[in-house]
Amino acid sequence: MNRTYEKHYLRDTKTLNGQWDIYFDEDNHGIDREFYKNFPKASKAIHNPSCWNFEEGRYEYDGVAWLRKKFYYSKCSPIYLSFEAVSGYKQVWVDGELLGDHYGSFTEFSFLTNELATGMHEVVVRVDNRHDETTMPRPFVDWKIWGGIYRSVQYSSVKDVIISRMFIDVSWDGYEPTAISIRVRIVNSCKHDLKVPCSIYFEDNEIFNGNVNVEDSGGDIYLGKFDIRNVELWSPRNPKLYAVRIVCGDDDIIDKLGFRKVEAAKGKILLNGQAVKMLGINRHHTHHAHGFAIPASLSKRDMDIIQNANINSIRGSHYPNESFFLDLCDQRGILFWEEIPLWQHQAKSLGDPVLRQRSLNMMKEMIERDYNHPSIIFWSIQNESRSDTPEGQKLFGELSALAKQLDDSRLVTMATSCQYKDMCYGFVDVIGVNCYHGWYQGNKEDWMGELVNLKAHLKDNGFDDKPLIIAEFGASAFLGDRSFERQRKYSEEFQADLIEYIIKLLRDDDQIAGLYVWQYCDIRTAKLLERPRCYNNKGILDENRKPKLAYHKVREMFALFDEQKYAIT
Ligand code: ADA
Repeated sequence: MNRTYEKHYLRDTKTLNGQWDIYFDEDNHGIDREFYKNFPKASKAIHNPSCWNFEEGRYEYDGVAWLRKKFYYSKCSPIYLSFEAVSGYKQVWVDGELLGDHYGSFTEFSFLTNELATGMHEVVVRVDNRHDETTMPRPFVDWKIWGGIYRSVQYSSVKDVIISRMFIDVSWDGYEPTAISIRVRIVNSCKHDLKVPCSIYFEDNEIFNGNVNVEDSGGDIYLGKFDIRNVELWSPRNPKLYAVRIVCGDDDIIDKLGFRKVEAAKGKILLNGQAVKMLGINRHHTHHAHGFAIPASLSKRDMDIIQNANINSIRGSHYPNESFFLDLCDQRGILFWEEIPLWQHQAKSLGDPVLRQRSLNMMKEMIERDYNHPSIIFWSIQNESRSDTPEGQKLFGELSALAKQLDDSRLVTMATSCQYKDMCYGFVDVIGVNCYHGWYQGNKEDWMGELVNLKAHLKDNGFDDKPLIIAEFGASAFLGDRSFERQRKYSEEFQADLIEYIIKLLRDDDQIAGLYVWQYCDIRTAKLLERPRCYNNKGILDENRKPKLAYHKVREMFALFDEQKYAIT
């Protein structure tokens, strides 16, 4: 996997990145014709990780495709095959045997095979990237839905067990960490119960050594609670990380941990007991020439550009980001908002059992994958879906309960656009509102009235103790379109003026816990929306990461934030 640090010292892993074969199954007859056994001869080469939309003539292809890679296995054992992210609904075969399936485009999935002999093998993946109102995302969204195997694929040889996850919980005495409790998820390749030696290292010091009993079906094992003293707290100013390494049998796994406590109180967000204001940006993890397959160097560059603008928080709109980017957030002290792609889903689909199950699974996969990232402080349950309907209320209640049940150390939030009719404020710890006065409707001056009304509405309904965040605001501009007529939409001046006005208002308002500019850079979007250039042009940089006037304005405005004044009262 693509990470900022080595995830395993012992695991014997090879990537399956590189050249694959691809066949676009426009008539969807591959299952009937058993493509998983007889891969079509008319296939073409593709270099993964990548998005197939960049193949000649496939820019708008949202259908079924088959992908294959042959590989030589030099050992003789089962393998653990992992895909970091593949679009839509996938089925996976090795040597013609179905291993299983997975739904969801942004989280990792893995399979354990039977014993593979030394020699050539082939993995075949059927990717179904069709969308309807029960998929996440739905077909009509404001970003380009790319298709393909766009994050890393790898396999590891398995002797007995694989540690697929570790979950670390911190115990606190006030704001002092006192202990860590560790749970691991084990995949057992033997068909019987096992006793395996296990050790745990905290920053290279062994803190546990013993045997653990693993059931034939594997599963979660609680390893114990271990005292931790005199550690530094993680924060944007001091993003101190500690390595935890677990060895079980022949396998090991490493995670980087940061000690920090996140709370919501008196309308503010507290980090280690101090009120912190989110000076944020919305960022899509996408690039006009790479789709979702963003090279690591570009993610790192984005992070440099973001931090240079005095931004302390990123909203990963609107889907789980890749682990590498989250590692960067951990290292750099960026506070991250992570969410599942429930984007403008309507009441009927929110009430649909298929969408319900998909969203619950995705929430679970996102939380379990990212459990130990200190940078993540919010789990978001939705964006601009119908949270003003009974269907929305039921599903968002369930999603929030699931998030809290899986992880009670973070805050649950959402971004609503029906702020005066929303029926879900009771489920979230932090209220996020998207609002576009001055762009889609009215003038920038309307923001003042909006804030008064919003606060009054929350107070009247008993939610004024919850932190309020403006999760989106912004305007479009074309890079290079400079103008003396500052009021002309799409000019750089118009965008910069609007953003400056709104930031000033929100930045200096103590009752606003955070603000997220929409958005980091221009992104390609769905043709259905008929936006100019087929891009969402509200980036404060263009798609090539060239700054518009608004970028410099954000940098200047955020630099003037007075942290001292923003204390809890
Ligand atoms: C919405 C949505 C964003 C984007 C934005 C816009 O609020 O959440 O994804 O589409 O509007 O640019 O209009």
